[in-house]
Amino acid sequence: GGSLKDRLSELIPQKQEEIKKFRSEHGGDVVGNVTLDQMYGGARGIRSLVWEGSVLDPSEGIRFRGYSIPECQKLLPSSPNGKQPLPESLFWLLVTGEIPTLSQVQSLSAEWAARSQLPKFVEELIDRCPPSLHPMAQFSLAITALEHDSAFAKAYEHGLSKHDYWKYTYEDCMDLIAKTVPIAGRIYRNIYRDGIVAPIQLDKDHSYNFANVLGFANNSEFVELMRLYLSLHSDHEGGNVSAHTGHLVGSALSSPFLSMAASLNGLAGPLHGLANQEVLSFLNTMKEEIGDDLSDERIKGYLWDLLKSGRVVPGYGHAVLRKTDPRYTAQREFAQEYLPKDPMFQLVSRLYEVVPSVLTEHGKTKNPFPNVDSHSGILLQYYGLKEQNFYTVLFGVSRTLGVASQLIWDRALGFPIERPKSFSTEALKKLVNAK
Ligand code: NMX
Ligand code: MLT
Repeated sequence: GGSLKDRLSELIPQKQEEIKKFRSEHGGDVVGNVTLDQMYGGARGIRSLVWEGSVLDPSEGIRFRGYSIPECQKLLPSSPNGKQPLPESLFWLLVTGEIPTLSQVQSLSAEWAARSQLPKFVEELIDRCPPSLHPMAQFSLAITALEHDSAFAKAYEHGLSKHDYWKYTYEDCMDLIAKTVPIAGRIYRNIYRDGIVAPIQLDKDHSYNFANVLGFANNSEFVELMRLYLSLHSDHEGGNVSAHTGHLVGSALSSPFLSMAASLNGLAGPLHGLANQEVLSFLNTMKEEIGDDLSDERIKGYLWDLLKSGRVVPGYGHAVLRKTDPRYTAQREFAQEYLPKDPMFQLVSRLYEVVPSVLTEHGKTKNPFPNVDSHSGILLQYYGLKEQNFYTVLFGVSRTLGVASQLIWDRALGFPIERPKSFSTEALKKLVNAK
């Protein structure tokens, strides 16, 4: 058969063999060392994780299984009536390292649509959340509740062989991805609209269904935007908070549902995924304050006030990147094509001209250039998805693809429970003095 699971069954023994050989030849090689500053400094740059789906280069940005974003846009199958890659195709690539055929991609669309049914109690759980509970908290709550039907947890309880971990993890991951769509739709429709969620259409792709549950599928440009959005935000190597958290929690053999819920809780922080919400608030406040005067002086004045008040410019800076995020560039190109005259796009473009010089002069941030979150909000605004508190949920629906693909490999490769060594400051002082 040609299913993703069949292909994985072929690839897994090959990869296991490859890694076994690699480790037997190089297991003792030193790949880095650790300084005290790195320990106190958020583990920045410490080489300590294996992540198969993507690798981040500080200047060039992300490559998914070796392919840059423009290469993915060119090579990955798109919808017959669109040109952005289908996120299904990106998932196939993340999992297998191979560019899928359109029919393989369509089989994933059909499978995700077919798996999208939510347990009644999960729907009720979402419905009972007060609209004042942040959408990300509702999202993670609902994903946690999917644990109820975890194939992995059930099989484990009945005694599961290590060799079969990945198969049940795979099943849970496919259910997880499928169910993010109606969950996100329900949260959105409950908080901001009439509470009525369009049913999943079994013959449509993931992004169409996502646009549809939100209530925007009548606009084909928005559906294309979702295809781009869900592809771009999926994976950013293993060390970012959401990816690392999913991987860490999964290493305890918590199911993909519990792992992804934890991942989402990390994504919901303002220095991580919540920055896309923060950017919108920042843009709106700035517009209120400076009005139509988009001169360098006026914008700079506003930025300096913000920096002097001890706050960050959201959407700028990055822990690894040292150049403009190619995910920003891909969204900018989308805007140039579909909404070149939009005033909010023009504001974002103006900031791109001014912020890097201000942050450079400020002299703190190691990267004065924009990241992915700096651009996404204004695209959504343009199409009428104006409720910025919801934006990180879109990020989470996408990030599920990256976290899930690695969880499958984590279990296929038999990765152990993660447990780095920590020290107290007192113990570190002894360690350093003993040298
Ligand atoms: N505005 C103002 N100051 C900044 C910014 C910024 N955009 N970025 C970094 N700095 C400061 C940072 O707070 C730190 O200050 P201090 O020494 O007082 O602690 C200093 O510059 C050095 O930080 P870096 O080493 O450049 O950045 P780090 O790796 O620690 O953090 C971010 C990376 C992304 C958390 C940081 O750049 C930031 O807070 N950016 C704004 C929030 C944001 O856009 N986050 C989204 C990232 C992408 N995502 O989706 O996750
Ligand atoms: C991400 O996509 O996870 C963010 O850019 C943060 C990161 O990579 O550190």
